[in-house]
Amino acid sequence: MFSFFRKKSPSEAVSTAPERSGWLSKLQAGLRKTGRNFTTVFSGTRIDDDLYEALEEALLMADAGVAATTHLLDDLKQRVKAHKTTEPAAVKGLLIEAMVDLLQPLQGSLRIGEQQPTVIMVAGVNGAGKTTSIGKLTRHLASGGASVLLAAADTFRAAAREQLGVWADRNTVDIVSQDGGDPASVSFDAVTAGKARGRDVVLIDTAGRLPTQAHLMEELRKIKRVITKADGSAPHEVLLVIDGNTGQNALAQVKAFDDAIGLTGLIVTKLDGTAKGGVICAIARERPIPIYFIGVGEQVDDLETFNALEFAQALLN
Ligand SMILES: Nc1nc2c(ncn2[C@@H]2O[C@H](COP(=O)(O)OP(=O)(O)OP(=O)(O)O)[C@@H](O)[C@H]2O)c(=O)[nH]1
Ligand SMILES: [Mg+2]
Repeated sequence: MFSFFRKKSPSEAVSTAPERSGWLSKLQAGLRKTGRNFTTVFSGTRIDDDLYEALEEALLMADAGVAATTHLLDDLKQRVKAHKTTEPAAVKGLLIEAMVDLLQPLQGSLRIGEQQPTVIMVAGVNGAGKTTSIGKLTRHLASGGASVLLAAADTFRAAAREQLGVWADRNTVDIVSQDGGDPASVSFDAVTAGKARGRDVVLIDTAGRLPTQAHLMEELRKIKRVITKADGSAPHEVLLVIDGNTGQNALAQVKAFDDAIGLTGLIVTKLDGTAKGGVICAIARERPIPIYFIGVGEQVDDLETFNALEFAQALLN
């Protein structure tokens, strides 16, 4: 079975360490504003109602939502009691622990290699970062030794096909597209071609759409059905790409797309920007679908696996 870094030798794995810290610093820079709010909360001298109120406000401001905020506060109070903590600064460490426990179930990884091809369908609202994430993912998969075929099932705009084509060239992989074709038939062709050519992975890019656009959500369901016609076990992964900047709306997107097409994983993009980050806690509490990757930039290497501890530290420090 392929995993992300399967073909790397131990020495190569060591050499990726600086890359990983580079990625963390981008994540930290993106989440810095949120981190400053938390630093203020813990700068007082006493653990009292004021501290918990300020913390509640900071969590809500960070887009954690009411359910996750309530959960984290309750959990934190128990930890403070159990540890007999009296220093506000130490409470922060306990909050990190509580957040890690909340986020841990979201750590999951894409499973490649159990089926050939592994068919991955990618959906999301307009501009969330689907095509860019597919480009980055192609690079990661290819560098792990997997052969990839791309499907340009965003037939809505000619430019979308070209954009995916640029990523295909950059990664020297094949792309299946049609002039003015319909997205379901492009997907069918791509899965069929992936089988015939013995590819490890078929990645299907779809057009952006809002969950409120009923006909477009129906189109997405149709794409999924037609993929299953081409391969009875496919799609093996149904990914939603969400823009980390969209705050609480990201949770609404997760729920709506999951209800429509049954998601297996998430990619959260643009965490290098002005994202507040807390919505990931809301997702963990209200619709815990694993986050396979996070995007921290526009370059091909700006995609990383999600780690609960790293994320909680980046958010709160
Ligand atoms: N800073 C930053 N920008 C990103 C990231 N991911 C994507 N982008 C940018 O976001 C913009 C939209 O990305 P696309 O990949 O075209 O988004 P899409 O979801 O395919 O868009 P549509 O197909 O039009 O719905 C582009 O300018 C990307 O470079 C990220 O992780 N960080
Ligand atoms: Mg796109």
